[in-house]
Amino acid sequence: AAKNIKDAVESTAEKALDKAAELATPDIPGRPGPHPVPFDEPTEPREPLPPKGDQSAPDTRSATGAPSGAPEDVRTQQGAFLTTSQGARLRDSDHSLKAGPRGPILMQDHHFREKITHFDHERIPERVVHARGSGAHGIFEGYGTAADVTHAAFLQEGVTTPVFTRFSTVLGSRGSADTVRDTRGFATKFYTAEGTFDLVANNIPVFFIQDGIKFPDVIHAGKPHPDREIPQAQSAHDTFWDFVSLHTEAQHHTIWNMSDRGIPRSYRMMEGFGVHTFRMVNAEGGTSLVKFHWKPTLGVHSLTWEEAQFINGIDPDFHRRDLADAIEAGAFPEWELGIQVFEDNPEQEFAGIDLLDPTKIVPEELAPVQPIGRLTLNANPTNFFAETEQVAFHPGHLPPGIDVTDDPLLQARLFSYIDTQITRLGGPNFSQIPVNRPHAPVNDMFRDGFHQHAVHAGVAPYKPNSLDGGCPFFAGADDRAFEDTPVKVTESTKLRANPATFDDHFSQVRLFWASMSPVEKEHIIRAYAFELGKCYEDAIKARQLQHLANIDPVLCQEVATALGMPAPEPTVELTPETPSPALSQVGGTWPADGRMIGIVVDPDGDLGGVEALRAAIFSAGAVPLVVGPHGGKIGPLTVQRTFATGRSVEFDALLLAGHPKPAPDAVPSRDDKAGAPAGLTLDPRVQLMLDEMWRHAKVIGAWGDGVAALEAAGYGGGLPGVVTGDDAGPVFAEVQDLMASHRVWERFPVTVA
Ligand code: HDE
Repeated sequence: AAKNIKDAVESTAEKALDKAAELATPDIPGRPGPHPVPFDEPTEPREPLPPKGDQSAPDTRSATGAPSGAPEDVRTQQGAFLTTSQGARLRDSDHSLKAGPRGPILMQDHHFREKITHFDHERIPERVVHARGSGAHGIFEGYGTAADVTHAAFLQEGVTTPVFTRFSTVLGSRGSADTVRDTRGFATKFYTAEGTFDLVANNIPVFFIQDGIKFPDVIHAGKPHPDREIPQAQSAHDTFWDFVSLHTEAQHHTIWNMSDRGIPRSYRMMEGFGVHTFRMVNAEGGTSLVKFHWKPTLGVHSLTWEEAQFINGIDPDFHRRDLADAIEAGAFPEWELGIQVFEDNPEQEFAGIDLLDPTKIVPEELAPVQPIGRLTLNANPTNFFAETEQVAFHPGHLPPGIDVTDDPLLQARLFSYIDTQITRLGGPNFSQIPVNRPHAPVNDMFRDGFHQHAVHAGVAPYKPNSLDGGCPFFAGADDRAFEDTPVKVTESTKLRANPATFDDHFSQVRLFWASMSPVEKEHIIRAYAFELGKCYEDAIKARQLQHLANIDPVLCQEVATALGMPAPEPTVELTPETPSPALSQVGGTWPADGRMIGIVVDPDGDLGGVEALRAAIFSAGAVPLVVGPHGGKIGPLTVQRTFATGRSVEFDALLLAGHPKPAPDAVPSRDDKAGAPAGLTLDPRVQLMLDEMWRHAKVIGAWGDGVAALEAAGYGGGLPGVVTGDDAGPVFAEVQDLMASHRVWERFPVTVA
């Protein structure tokens, strides 16, 4: 038997060599040609597929100002021949060099070693926080309305600045799911003509801690347990609640996380907040204190907790996909940048609120947000790793006209970002990575180091020098230099302590609770009940219940009941707080563009009506998705989701198509239809979609005889958010109106007032 195998192997090898010799290219005589390829791969080099429309990223420039090359140039699949990293053309990259067909791999196989070595080092450390993210390029246009408070050039009227924005979750690893309950990062790099400005913001306006020295504590508590490394990307576990219940300044951020703000519907529908108070300086040198706000054009919307949990399994890339798809479809996400402006008084205080305390907001009703510019994200990254993964933000990247304050959290951040990036990006030269390159000319005297790409000319990288003609010079007062604002530092004693004004940890938690609508309060109760219900230690739950008692007795009682524990009495006086209506997501209306509308169709459905409906949905800026019993085509329609691949959580509204009106003498159709005629049952998966849409308070509807099918499913016209009619057109018009309020709020069960 062994001999037979040996013969077979030898004869196969011989055949392969014969074949290789037969294919040998005439220009290099005697060398074997490529192995015959059994698959249908192109045999002649040809141009790769062109990039998708509107996907080119804005050009970035090197530190020396030279163009880094358009994205085409960096697409290595561009050229005809595969090469080594040194540019030698390769004949084979599928077989290692061996001592005979069954022999060991030879040490001399340089290409094998370079290929595997490079692969072995493809991963870099993920961000210690905000590891899971997704980004886009865009443009920012200043309105000029901030001219009185800042001389920053990019905020002047009509000035446009290229930007890169990265959204993220905080706790999860790079591969974790998008729709977890967590704070979201919202970091924007403005490549201004006066140097890069990074607005490294979150979607929650307050933070867990008042002093950055505690950042490792709160993050260690929120990350998975160190022994078993579970749970991933969750705050619903003992260590998180242990920390926040022992650390009352975290209660304000925590209630935001437990509210619907912790589970955004889309990155496109999130507010952003600079959290800290910054300082702005105008042309006369006058200073103001400001807080930054991003306001999304599409409004602030959230998922329901059940939707979020389903999506984590069904489409863990939900937010990433949503952002990229919207941009590719031309539904460019937009935000207005706004500022709240405060007098720069010695106390750094406004209406009794300490502006240096990052656990406090200033209600918009007291200090309106003034719009100062518009952000439009209009291009997806060309390469995720190169751009989204390698982008490095820093709250200290500031242009002239914007400065920091002494907020102790901000001060700590000023140290942390560059420090972590030196490890993550492998050395101090990461500002030369294309996505991080400033668009303003760079002329620093930083030299050498890992991954140095610049070839610096000159002999005198020091100041003062005469050998390089004294260059570069310092910018004078008229040369738009960045100047640190000469703020008076309080005369005080060195100590490890907070100001007494930082001691109030509850009044704004009560303010937030008081600002919520009954539905939102209900969601908050359920979120606490879920999260604390996942904790094992009764002592932790009891401690957190005591804090809830100090926020609101109903909140405390409801959560205590859900936990099966006694509700404690408050230990402080519950002073009533004035609500801030701006904090609630319920009650307004917003454009419905970019929303997803599922249309359930079966093979003999009203295809003409569906086509007209699709056109109407597109022209409203929304996205129709045809849902059918099988893939492929239904008549002229391409099925985008089947009953097996589609799930309700993808849709903001779901419509059942009717059937063409039957001829008077027509025989009844079969009973396995999706939008089945009167009296016939729906496919159970369509029934499930409808039930979920109902539970999640989203619009459902039908036209023609689809109405009877909808009624048979339990959803007759007349119920809130159920739209029915004879024809698709009027049904859609009503659906559009309802979607403007985001959800059919009255469908949610509410037990609290
Ligand atoms: Fe961050 N934060 N942070 N943070 N942060 C990082 O920097 C840190 C804080 C925020 O998409 C890290 O490059 C400290 C507040 C965003 O690349 C790190 C403290 C706010 C991102 C870091 C805070 C943020 C980060 C990890 C307490 C909202 C993602 C990777 C003093 C205003 C940026 C990195 C991106 C990332 C430190 C608190 C926003 C470790 C020490 C408050 C959006 O340097």
